Amino acid sequence: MRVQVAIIGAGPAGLFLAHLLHDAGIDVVVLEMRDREYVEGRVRAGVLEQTTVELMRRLGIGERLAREGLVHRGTTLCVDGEPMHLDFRDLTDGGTITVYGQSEVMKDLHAAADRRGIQIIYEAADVQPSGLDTDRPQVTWTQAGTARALACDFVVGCDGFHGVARRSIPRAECHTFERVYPFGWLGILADVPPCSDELIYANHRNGFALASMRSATRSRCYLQCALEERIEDWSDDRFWDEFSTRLGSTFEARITRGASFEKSIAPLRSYVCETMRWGRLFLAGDAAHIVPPTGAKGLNLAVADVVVLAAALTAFFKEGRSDGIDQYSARALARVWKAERFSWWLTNLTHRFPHMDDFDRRMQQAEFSYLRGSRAAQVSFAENYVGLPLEM
Ligand code: FAS
Ligand code: PHB
Repeated sequence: MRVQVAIIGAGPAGLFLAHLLHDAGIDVVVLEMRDREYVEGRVRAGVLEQTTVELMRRLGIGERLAREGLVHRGTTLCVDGEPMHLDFRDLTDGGTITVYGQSEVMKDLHAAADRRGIQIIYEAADVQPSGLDTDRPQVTWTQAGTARALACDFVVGCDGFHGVARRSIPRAECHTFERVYPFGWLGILADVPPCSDELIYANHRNGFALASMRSATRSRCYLQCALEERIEDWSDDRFWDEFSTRLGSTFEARITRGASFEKSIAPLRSYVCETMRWGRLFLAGDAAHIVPPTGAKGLNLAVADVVVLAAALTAFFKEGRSDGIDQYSARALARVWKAERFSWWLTNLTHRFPHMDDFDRRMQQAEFSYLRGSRAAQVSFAENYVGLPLEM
C-alpha cells in the first residue's frame, strides 16, 4: 500500500488534517489504535475558538455545530465569591467562543470522513513509523494479528502525548520543556441545567472551580483536587457541596444538583517539544505540546497546527515548494508558546498552589485587581481566550 501522507491518530489533529488534505486532493490514510466508539466517546474539550468554528464551516462539517453549539460572548472570573464579567464582544471587536463538546466534533469529523471515503484504519496495533530520515518513509502495524505496511512520502504524528511518533525523534534532535502542576482537575458530567449561561472560572481558598456545560440541559463541572485524590472519595453530594462553596453566594442558588454519569481526574501539565518536524515526520497537536485545560486551548492549538501543516504540504505536492514544510515547526511553535503562556498564566491566577505563601497570594490578588480595573488587561485576556489570529 502507498499513500502521500500517513497520519497516526484519529483525534482532532489527525482528522482535521485528513479532511484538509483530502480537500486539497492529497491522498491520506489515518491509522488509529483504538476503535471508533472510544475515539468519539472520549470526554475532553468543550470550548472552540472562532478559528476552529470557521474551519469546520469551511470544510462543510459545521451544520450541526451551527445548530447545537452555544455561542458565548463572555465569561466570568470569580474571586472568593466576587464575580467579574469579561465581555469578549466589547473587548475584542466582536469575538466569541462556542461551547460544543469534543466528542461531538469527533462524531462530525468521522461521519464526514465516511461520506468522503477518507480511509481510517481503526484498531491498528503496534504502529511504528520508520525510514523518517530517508526519502522512503513507511509505517507498519498489525491488524488482527496480520502485519501490514504503508509506504508514504510523509508521516504526521497526531497520536497525542503518549503516542509513538514523538518517541521516533532522536533525543538529541528535540528539546523539551515541561511544567507539571501539583494538582489535578476532578471533572463530572451531569444532566442538570448549567448554573450560568456562560462559563465561570472561580478562585477560592479551597481551590479552583469551573462551571461549564455541554448543552442547556447538561453541565460539565470541574474542581481543583490533589493528585493523590481518588474518585471513590468524591460522592456526588461532596462534589456539589464543594462546587457550591467555591462558586460562592452569587451562584449558589442557581446550582441544580444531580447524579453524575461521568467522573474523572485529569493531571495538569505544560509541555512543549521543540521540534515539530524531523526528516519526513511532522508532529501536530498533543503529540508535540500539552497545555493545562484552564485556557481551553488544547484542541484549538491542534487545529491551528494542522491548518499551517496542510497549507505547507499542499504547496509541496501541488507546487513543489518546500518553504512551507521547512518553516512549519517554527511557525507552529510561535503560536504554541503564546498559548502555553496564556494557559500557564491563567492557571497561576485561578488555582491555589500547595506551597503558596502570603506574597504569592498578594500577587494573585494584585493581578485580579489590575484585571478588574484595566481595560488593557481585559483586552489581553479576551483576545487570548477567544483565540489569537492564525499567522500563515
Ligand atoms: P488526542 O490525544 O485527542 O488524539 C490522539 C489519537 O491518537 C487518539 O485517538 C489515540 O487513540 C491515538 N493514538 C495514540 N497512540 C497511538 C498509536 N501508537 N498508534 C495509533 N494511534 C494512536 N482543549 C480545548 O481546546 N478546550 C478545552 O476545553 C479542553 N478541555 C480539556 C479537558 C480535559 C479534561 C483534557 C484532558 C483535555 C482538554 N483539552 C481541551 C485538550 C484536548 O482537547 C486535547 O488538546 C486534544 O484532544 C488534542 O487532540 P490530538 O492532538 O488530536 O490528540
Ligand atoms: C470544558 O467544558 O470541558 C472546559 C471548558 C473550559 C476549559 C476547560 C474545559 O477551560
